[in-house]
Amino acid sequence: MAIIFVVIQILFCATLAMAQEPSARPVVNVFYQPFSGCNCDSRNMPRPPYLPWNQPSAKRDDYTYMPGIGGYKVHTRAVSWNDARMTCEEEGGYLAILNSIAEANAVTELLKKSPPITGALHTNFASIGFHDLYREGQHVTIHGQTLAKAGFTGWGDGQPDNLSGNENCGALFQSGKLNDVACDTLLGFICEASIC
Ligand SMILES: [Ca+2]
Ligand SMILES: [Ca+2]
Repeated sequence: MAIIFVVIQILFCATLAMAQEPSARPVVNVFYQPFSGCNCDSRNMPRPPYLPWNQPSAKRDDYTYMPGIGGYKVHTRAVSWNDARMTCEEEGGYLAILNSIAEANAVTELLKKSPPITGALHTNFASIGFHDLYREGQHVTIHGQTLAKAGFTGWGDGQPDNLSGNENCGALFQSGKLNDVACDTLLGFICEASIC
């Protein structure tokens, strides 16, 4: 009986010790990024504090900034949609989200003026930040809003067509209209940087 009591005590103490280890902290802390300073997106809208969006950063020489609209960079080396998304994140921005007709027009003009896109299967459109990867036909931005809520739903003629049942990522035609494309299609892409 005494042995059983000692074993129970040891197990109890070991459990307490493990609970105090850093590794026992909730995993969710890994994903939480507190914000400081400027806390808005390109339309000065408050951000939910639980989303790991990137902070607005200092202006970059390689981005074009348009007052009241945003800062953008057209990448002319073609990559897949997900590689484009990660590249934008790595440089402190995000794959562009169009929140108005004015923004769509401004980004389209930038796309038209950009140097030729290299290695792209198509050069008349570039990847931007929306998809219907969660549910076919339900297109949302990479920040989770429907296109209607985000503020721009100007699809190209006959789009979205989900061609071959395989077009789940978003792109912008040089005409200023939206297209759905296969996510592994190599395309140029447009990053956006938050400004306040
Ligand atoms: Ca689709
Ligand atoms: Ca399409």
